[in-house]
Amino acid sequence: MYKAGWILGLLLTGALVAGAATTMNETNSFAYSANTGWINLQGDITNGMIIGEYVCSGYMYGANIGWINLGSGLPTNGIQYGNGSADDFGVNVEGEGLLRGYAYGANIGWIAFETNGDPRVDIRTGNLDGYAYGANIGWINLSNLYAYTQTDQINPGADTDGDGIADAWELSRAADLNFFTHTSEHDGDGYTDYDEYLAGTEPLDAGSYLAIVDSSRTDPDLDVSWAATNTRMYVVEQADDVEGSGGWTDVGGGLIGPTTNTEISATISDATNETSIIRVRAQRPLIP
Ligand SMILES: [Ca+2]
Ligand SMILES: [Ca+2]
Ligand SMILES: [Ca+2]
Repeated sequence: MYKAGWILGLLLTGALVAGAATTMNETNSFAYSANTGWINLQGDITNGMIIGEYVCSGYMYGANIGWINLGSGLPTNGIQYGNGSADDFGVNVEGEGLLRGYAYGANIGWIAFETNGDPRVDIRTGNLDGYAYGANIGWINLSNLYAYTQTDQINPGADTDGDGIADAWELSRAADLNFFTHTSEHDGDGYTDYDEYLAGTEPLDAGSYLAIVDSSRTDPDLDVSWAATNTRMYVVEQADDVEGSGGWTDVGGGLIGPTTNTEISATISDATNETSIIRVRAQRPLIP
């Protein structure tokens, strides 16, 4: 059983990005299935699970069930797996870290990542939670009383045209990779497409951009509100001038979010910098 799984693993791994190692944490990498025992999400490290911003890839491994393929990392449309055919399957990463789609083990068949089990990754901590389900093996628990699984990084995905923007993000909003560039600005809201990519806002919607919508100070508190998205965290930063020539520093609120609300209102204790310039910076989740 082990051998058959391993051969499949080697064959399919040939389609993966060469040398892509698992993103999973060395210690917190064991899921549990009551029927088949522990399942190692790190695999053998070289072929272990990779969690990306759009898709998962790599393999999970169970001593009793062999390798479980999470997808090639190369979805047919360049964005996410269609899961409508055997050559375009895998587990997608959606919204605030929902894991949805199908994995496959040669010895155990399809494993569903769907809404009932609600498997997901917390994009702030990297911790996985929820369940995947296989008709032949039952539930796979991604965290339990004794162990949990965690990713150290979230892989931004391929950038084949080298413009600093992940191809999946480009192709989900344009017909090809030429439309967006590192300096282009399509919707005229004053933020380049690259900046909107980093901020998690929409580059073809002039009403979507990262901006402070309200702020006030009642010493020692600073109240700040800004437009938010569920795929980003935020840091409220201060500087002595608008160019930030002396550098930007955290006002003191730390990492804020993510939230499913469209706006964040934060109250930050700040007694010392009454004349400083304030900005909100978007932080992408666990990007290496
Ligand atoms: Ca690109
Ligand atoms: Ca723009
Ligand atoms: Ca925009």
